Amino acid sequence: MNHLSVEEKYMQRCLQLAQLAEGNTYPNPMVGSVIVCDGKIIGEGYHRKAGEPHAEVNAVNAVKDKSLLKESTLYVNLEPCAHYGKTPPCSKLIIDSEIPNVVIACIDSFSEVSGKGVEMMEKAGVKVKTGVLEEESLELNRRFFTFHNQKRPYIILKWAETKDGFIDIERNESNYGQPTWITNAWARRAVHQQRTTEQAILIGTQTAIKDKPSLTVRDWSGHQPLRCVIDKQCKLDDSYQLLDRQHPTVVYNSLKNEAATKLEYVKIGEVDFMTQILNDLWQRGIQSVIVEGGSATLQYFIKDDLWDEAHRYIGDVFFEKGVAAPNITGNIVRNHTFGSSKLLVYRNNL
Ligand code: AOF
Ligand code: ZN
Repeated sequence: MNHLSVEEKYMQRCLQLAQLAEGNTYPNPMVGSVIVCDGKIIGEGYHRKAGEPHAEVNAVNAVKDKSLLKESTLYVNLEPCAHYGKTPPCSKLIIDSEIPNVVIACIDSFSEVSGKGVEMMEKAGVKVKTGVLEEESLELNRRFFTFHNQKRPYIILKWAETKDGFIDIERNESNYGQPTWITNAWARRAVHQQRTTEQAILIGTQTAIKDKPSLTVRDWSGHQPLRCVIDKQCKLDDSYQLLDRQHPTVVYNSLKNEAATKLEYVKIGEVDFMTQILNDLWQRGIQSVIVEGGSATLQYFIKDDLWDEAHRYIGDVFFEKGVAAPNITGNIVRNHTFGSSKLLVYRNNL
């Protein structure tokens, strides 16, 4: 982004401001706004937290001389809202403040707003331009947009593989639950950090049985994602740490459908069960899910092309035989090194 236009520069500032609230705005998107008069920023603000004022409100409030608003342009990376939600509509604030020009990066895909903000402002005579740094803005709030546009959470596949391409040793009951480390502690900490940024974490039955994971956030402080496990045949019982009721957990099951404290069995059928799970997560308002294996579960998502991002960790060990790592094709967008371990981040359809 070397040759930015003036409009793009202000929009880039909106994106910078928006990101100050990274991780704090759920279920709302990250939004920043700047108000420009005569080539100078006279006010800026961002949405800090759901329930608190929207970016535009904070930007308008930051302007000392309100009479300048009549000659200003407001920049914002999301269409100003048109609905009475937890806060009154930003489009109305813009109209009432007599701000004559508005520049937007992208239209809000939340059905209560979508297009209505622009319509409301244009009807009132505000000049509105959309599409400035649209791609960057869609990228920033990709979880929010995927959730509202596709009616499913943003899906991140994650696994760790050896240098020779195995995600696990062949297991038998004698070594169930025994960890076989592939990546180093540094990379594992990155996994825990990633967990705090997503709303749910899903694994399949075999992984639950063979790895006995707790799916909690350790080594990092932050939010605990909803733990989800596919257990169609009711193979898991209370002895599994995953079902310890310490954190909310959903078990996708074809036999049971009941809820207990922090533990819920959600009935799914055999046919198209992935779609049923994703739909259940969507109905819970879950905007992103990490699928942490195992091989069969990851393959289901890959086969149906139901993924947005894949995090492929590669450790510095060889297994020579075992469970083969999944194969994906996508664009590598990031590449991290954690000492002897590596992380490649892939994006689908990008
Ligand atoms: C804006 N500016 O800074 C944000 C917006 O419950 P509410 O009232 O906070 O509304 C939440 C919805 O408003 C959210 O789903 C999204 O569509 C929009 N977020 N809109 O004009 C902002 N954060
Ligand atoms: Zn708003």
